[in-house]
Amino acid sequence: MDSRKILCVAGTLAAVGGVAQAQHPAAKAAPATRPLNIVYIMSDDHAYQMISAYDKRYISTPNIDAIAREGVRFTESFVANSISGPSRACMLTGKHSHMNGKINNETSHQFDQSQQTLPKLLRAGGYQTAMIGKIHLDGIPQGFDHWAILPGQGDYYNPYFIVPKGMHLNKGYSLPDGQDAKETERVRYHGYVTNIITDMSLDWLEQRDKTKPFALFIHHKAAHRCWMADTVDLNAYEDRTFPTPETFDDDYAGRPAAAAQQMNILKDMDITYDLKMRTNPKPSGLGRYYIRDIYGDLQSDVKAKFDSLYEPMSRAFFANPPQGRELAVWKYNRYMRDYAKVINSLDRNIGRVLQYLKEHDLLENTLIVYTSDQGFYMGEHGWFDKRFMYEESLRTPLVMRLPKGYDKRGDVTTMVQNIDYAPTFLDMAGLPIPEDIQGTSLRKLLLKNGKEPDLGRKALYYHFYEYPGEHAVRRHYGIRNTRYKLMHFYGDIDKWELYDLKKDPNELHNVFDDPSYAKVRKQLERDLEELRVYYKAENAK
Ligand code: SGN
Ligand code: CA
Repeated sequence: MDSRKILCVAGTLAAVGGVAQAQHPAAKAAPATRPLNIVYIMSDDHAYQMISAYDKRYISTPNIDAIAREGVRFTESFVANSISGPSRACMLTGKHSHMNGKINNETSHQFDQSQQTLPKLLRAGGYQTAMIGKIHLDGIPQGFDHWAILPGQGDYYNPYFIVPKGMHLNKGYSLPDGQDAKETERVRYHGYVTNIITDMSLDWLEQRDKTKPFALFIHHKAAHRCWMADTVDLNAYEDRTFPTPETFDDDYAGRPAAAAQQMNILKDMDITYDLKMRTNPKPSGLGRYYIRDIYGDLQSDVKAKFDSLYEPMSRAFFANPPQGRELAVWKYNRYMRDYAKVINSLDRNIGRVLQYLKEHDLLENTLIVYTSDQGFYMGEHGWFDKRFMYEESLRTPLVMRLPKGYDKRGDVTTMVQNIDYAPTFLDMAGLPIPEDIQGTSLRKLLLKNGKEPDLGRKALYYHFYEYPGEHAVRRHYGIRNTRYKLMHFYGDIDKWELYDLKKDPNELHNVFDDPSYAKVRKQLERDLEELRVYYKAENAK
């Protein structure tokens, strides 16, 4: 064990406060590019494994890759709480869940829309702001000149949007400065959700007040469960067999919380709802929901296309259903194919936004960000879904195309977290960063190539709260530094886990009780407590 590394962690943890506070609120003026526009594109559940800029094993995502190639790719990008509403709240506030109040997706923990948020700060700083798509927070969005949001998860086909009353379809609409909508209405759009969100976003860009800088938040529903492809992508990947990941057959030894989850592809992925096998003689509740409300609600031409692909497959499946591991691998491949199709559409639509910005000479003074609300399991540990502090769901993709004046290219390898986005955007916009924001501005990482400046933060804090809940992932919190991860599952399972990420990147060997890690463990326990004090999370549970 490397005790110097650990000492170094403790030292820098203490320094976190100083550095972060020194940055607030005296943000230095942005180096160039004023006014700066921001296009923030966030998808849902998009695993970095399914972006070719991060992982070439599975699919190709040329447009997301172009953002990374022409700009930067964050290789160590993490979330603070790996689930939708909370993750979005972290992004909007720059604060951990216990501070912004949105600790889980349940409406019993409402997001207080009246609190300080990034769009409000940008708007007060002279920005025009818009939000289109999935926000997954309770109440009416505040701080946006224009918004159109999906109710809850939204639908893939012919989705409803909640809009300020009187907004005209795809016509663009702006509320008077400083006012938020009092009344809303639900409007149904015709078509496929990723295309519609992009159409609405481009329409807004067209009609915006071109005398002001803008911040546009494009929030896709894709690639959330149950992975319904656009009809043009329906037959893609059908001839592909995807290799199962190394940990596909994990037995969860030494990890009772991992063993207790309900997000296993073999056991928990629904053959009809998730995988669209509709001729099921005994559909589950979810399966019946798919048949009646999702498939059942498709237009006849879309239905016909779905039928031509899935119907013969479904009949063959139920005529001779595979069993055991064969079934797991079959389900995994269906899952991978449908998920990959949804990403095709997502990447293509990101290309449309890039093209628009290029054609309108906006690339030079626009920061373009692509990320997801969290990572996702593509069969690792046998799973789908997220929630855990294990790597695949703690990480989230993050690539940025930088405006003029920011010369960094290639990989940024400093650990960053989604609470850093708000201070980064404010800093780059030349606006002050309020004292109470907990994230750190990443601006100085983006200025030039060469050694990355030290952000003064050597470890990240994580906390997941949604239990009891779907997929049965227990509540847990923890700390991750560049080498180790310590986490504590609590509630009906009370278990500590410690991983040496260098020796065990797949997190299969919990070394919490291994005497050779006693010193590491002690130090991490201390660091975690310090971090919880620093983030005012001592009582968070
Ligand atoms: C839905 C999904 C879950 C998923 C949550 C949260 N079930 O409830 O599988 O974990 O959303 O996802 S479903 O039967 O409705 O598809 S999140 O990304 O919004 O946090
Ligand atoms: Ca999500």
